[in-house]
Amino acid sequence: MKNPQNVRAAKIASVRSVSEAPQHSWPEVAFVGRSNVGKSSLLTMLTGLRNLAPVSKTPGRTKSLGFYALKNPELCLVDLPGYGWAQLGQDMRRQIATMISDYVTTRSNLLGLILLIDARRAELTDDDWAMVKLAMEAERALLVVLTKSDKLSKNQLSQARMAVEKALEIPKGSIIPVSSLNGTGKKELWVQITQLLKASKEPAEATDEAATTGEDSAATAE
Ligand SMILES: Nc1nc2c(ncn2[C@@H]2O[C@H](COP(=O)(O)OP(=O)(O)OP(=O)(O)O)[C@@H](O)[C@H]2O)c(=O)[nH]1
Ligand SMILES: [Mg+2]
Repeated sequence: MKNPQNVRAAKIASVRSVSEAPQHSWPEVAFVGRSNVGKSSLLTMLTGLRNLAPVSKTPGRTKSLGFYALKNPELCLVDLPGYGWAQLGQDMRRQIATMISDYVTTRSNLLGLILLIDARRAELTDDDWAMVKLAMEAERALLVVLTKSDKLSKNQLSQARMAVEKALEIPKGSIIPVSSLNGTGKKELWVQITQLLKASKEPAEATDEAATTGEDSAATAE
């Protein structure tokens, strides 16, 4: 792994299988969801950097596991390939499904997953439900966000939020609307990621830790 002490946010690896993933003890938070839902964009938006994780208008842009180290908080964000894009071809889709499932089930320092749902669809596809099941079976924490919230009115967004919360049977207000275009949800998502980080530490350590919104996490890239 590239020396994390000198890194505020930088890509440290891009691999096609979990066995090639960087060996380190930093906690990881990974982005999962359909192809084109906005995973790479959201990861980049959270770091405050431009063009960190490659983004494309065409689905199927990310085909490997991308590891991005942040210094404050000490954390690795992981950009996973998307699922559900039929035109990728059967072999590649199978390879991607294996990559995701191996990563979610075996990665020991994986702290939690961020599941992205397009706010305009406001429903989970079969692949999304399979992802939720996989996360539950692997006992992974799951945060859910509604992406591309800039495309909806306030009213539409609130309906979308309620619909997904109802489908997932999770408390009202637990889903965070985000927009990588205008930064909506950045602070709220960082609060939840920080809570995950705290919960993973020893209680004594957790109380000493100052809360962070992640604003300082990535002012510059190496
Ligand atoms: N309007 C709007 N467009 C967005 C937002 N987030 C992503 N996009 C656009 O959606 C497209 C896909 O974004 P990506 O971040 O590449 O999506 P992805 O989930 O990483 O896609 P794969 O790597 O193919 O799985 C790009 O054209 C982005 O510019 C958002 O918040 N608002
Ligand atoms: Mg991507």
